Amino acid sequence: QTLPNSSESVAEVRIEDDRTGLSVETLKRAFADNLFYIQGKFPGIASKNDFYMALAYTVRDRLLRRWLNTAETYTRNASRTVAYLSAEFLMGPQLGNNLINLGIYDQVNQAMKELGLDLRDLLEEEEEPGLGNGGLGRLAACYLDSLATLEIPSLGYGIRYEFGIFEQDIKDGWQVEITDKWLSAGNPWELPRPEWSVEVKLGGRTEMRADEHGRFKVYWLPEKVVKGIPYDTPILGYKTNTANTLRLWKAEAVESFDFYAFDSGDYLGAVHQKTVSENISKVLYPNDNSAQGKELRLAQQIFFVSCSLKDMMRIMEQQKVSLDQFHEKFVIQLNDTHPSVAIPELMRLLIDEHDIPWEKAWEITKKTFAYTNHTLLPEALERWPISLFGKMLPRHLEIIYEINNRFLDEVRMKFPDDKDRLRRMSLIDESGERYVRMAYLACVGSYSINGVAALHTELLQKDVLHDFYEMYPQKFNNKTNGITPRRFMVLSNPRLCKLLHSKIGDDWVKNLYEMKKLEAFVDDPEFRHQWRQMKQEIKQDVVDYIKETTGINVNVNSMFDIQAKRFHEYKRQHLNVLHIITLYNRIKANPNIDITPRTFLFGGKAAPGYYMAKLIIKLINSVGDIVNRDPDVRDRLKVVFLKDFSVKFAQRIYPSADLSEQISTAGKEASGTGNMKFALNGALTIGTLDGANVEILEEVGAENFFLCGLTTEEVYALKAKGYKPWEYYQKDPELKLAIDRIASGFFSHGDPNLFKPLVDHLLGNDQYMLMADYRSYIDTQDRVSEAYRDVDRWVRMSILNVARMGKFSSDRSIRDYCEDFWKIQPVKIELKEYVEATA
Ligand code: NBX
Repeated sequence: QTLPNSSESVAEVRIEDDRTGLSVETLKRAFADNLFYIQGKFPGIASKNDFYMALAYTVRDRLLRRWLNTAETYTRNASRTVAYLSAEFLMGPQLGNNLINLGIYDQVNQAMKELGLDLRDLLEEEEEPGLGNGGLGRLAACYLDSLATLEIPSLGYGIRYEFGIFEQDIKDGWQVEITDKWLSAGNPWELPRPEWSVEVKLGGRTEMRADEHGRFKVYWLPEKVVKGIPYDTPILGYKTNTANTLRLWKAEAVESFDFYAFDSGDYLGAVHQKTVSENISKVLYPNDNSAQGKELRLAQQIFFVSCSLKDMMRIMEQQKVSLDQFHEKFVIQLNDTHPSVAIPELMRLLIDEHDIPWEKAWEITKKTFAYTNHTLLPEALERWPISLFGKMLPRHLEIIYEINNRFLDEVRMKFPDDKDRLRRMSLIDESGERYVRMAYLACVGSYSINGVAALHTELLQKDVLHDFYEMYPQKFNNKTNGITPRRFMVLSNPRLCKLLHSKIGDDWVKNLYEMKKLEAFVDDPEFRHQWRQMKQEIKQDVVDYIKETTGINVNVNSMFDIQAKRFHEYKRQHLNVLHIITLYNRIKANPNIDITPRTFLFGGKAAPGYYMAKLIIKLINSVGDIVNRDPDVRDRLKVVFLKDFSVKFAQRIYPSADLSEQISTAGKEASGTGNMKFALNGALTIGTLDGANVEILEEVGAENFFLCGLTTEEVYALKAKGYKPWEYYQKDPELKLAIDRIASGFFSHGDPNLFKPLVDHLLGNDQYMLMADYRSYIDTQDRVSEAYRDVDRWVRMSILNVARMGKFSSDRSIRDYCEDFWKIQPVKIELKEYVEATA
């Protein structure tokens, strides 16, 4: 397959060398070579990490050829490019995904086997880059996979955090955070590019001065300058030659600070400056769906945004594209408002550093940016106090004021004599302490504004961004989220893939709508039997894993009922707990009651400063301690908290689910993407009409989805009329008993104080309306239990869920972005032997 015959040229012989060849023999030789020359080890003394590194480098070599060919083609064609700006990229482990996308998983598996190694062990060894919190960061990673697979020229730009999302441990039922030292064993996937470093200014003041032609100009005299160094990771598409780039910036001190130390003798002062600079890319802020308003966070934002914009300008210069064409060369997608300071930064670069007049610069800027909103929660909408913002970014604040003045003129023109509207829409919130409203800045500076699911976009237009919708209706559009079937099916669920392969082939990997073909087999008893068999095997693996890691015995025949996502009150993990307690109470009242055995699995992290979320984790573990040990339960219920949920872990757990919990308060979850990952792997969903659940229900059919809870309209109406959670508690004996058991200290060794804040909250104002949704949730869960007993019916529903997930591929999302407003075409990459041959 790969060895050339003697009549071929030298160049062709070289391409089948140990760095590019894909045969088992070549892979084995390359692996041994890398172990020796890169790790400096021989097999007898090599650690598992050495073997992992040797394999990673072997795979990286094969990526490089595609990567350089891609870069060369883009450079030669000066291709229009998407720049995806995101403070988070939750990439997950790279090795397995690259093997899948290169199409060499089986060969490498064989090669390792022949060397006496187990590929699965090596895959386990990888320390994942957890450079994100949850959905938003993982979405960015899925989009990079789809962009490369669809052969779209693109660059991901972000921050190379030294510490990603913290590692979670559980001590006495409480979450404990441990720093994530993901780089300590080295990262074989990245290449530093110090020659493309850039400098970023911070602080100081501005000054008007005449330039050399006597024209007055604004000069920014910064207090501090930091250096950004790019680290590049190749992003290979699935079975294409396209390998795009993820470029992450690391902050370092600029040289001059070191020199200063020698001049003045203030050695320690200079070293201190160095630490202050390096702090910028030190740690990921671990909050999801809440803004922190910290100075360092703003520094992170301007840091990576400014580095990225200057990098784009460098690329344009290299490709000889004029800066007037910025919006034609690049479309910049803003992943929420975290990078929205890019709008005044691009204005500043064009005006102050490239002498382009305001009007022209503003035209370019408005045609460059597109903004994705990911949340309606008020506490997550970023606003920066003017004092803090002006101190760090004095020039940007001036530019924002000018954008605002011109924008408010526009509003006045369109809506004359509407003072209140001007106050509401101003980019500066002046109701108390003054703030810059970043979402509004993003709306004014972008040509497109999108939500991430149909319902979410509708609510944006009706509610959070209503004034902006009235001002610019043509900017608004929906782009329902998606997930990559490569990572969340091909890589994570080989058993299901094998079964699919035998019936419908593999076309679905690149076109998920092809899954529809499965429907033809839904009434085939033999196929249904295989389906069930497969699920059992997957569950058995997880049973073994749980036994090994927690010591808990789980019944493989019980329903795996899983809620895996960040902990947040709006996601209502505690509603799930109320169901567990209700079932437990039914058993205590009648130990011989006939109930469907269930295993409740939870995974997810709470923001370290979010007390209520951490208390919910403690509650789950406390309820588990009682339920799992009570002899009356007779193993019919098990509660397991799986600590340190991560991408790696997610891949293990999604395939095992029977039931997926998607029970946020209607109107609160922008989209959700875990809901899609579970359903694609054959779980049924119990969920509210929220986010993308609405569209999942629409696709799979109401008869294959367990719907519960209030609708968004009902939530709003109930709030408006005066919501009284206490009344639901009083009227529903099962609810009352569940709450009373928590309140009495039954799950806390008799201590009624431990969970008091939680109980008080639920009976007091119950912001997320658990009391109102309890009865509907419990009744729906009872229907779930009944359905699970009818194996044939359950398997049928499971198959139909998988068959109807076509819409939720991130390939579909990315195609929509491309066609709708990115206006970018695929660029085919030809694999040449050596890039140098074409230079
Ligand atoms: O973005 C999530 C939403 O909650 C999900 O509904 C949605 O599916 C997903 C992708 O669109 N948002 C999210 O993950 N936000 C954050 O992680 C976040 C992080 C920092 C911050 C605000 C939000 N300051």
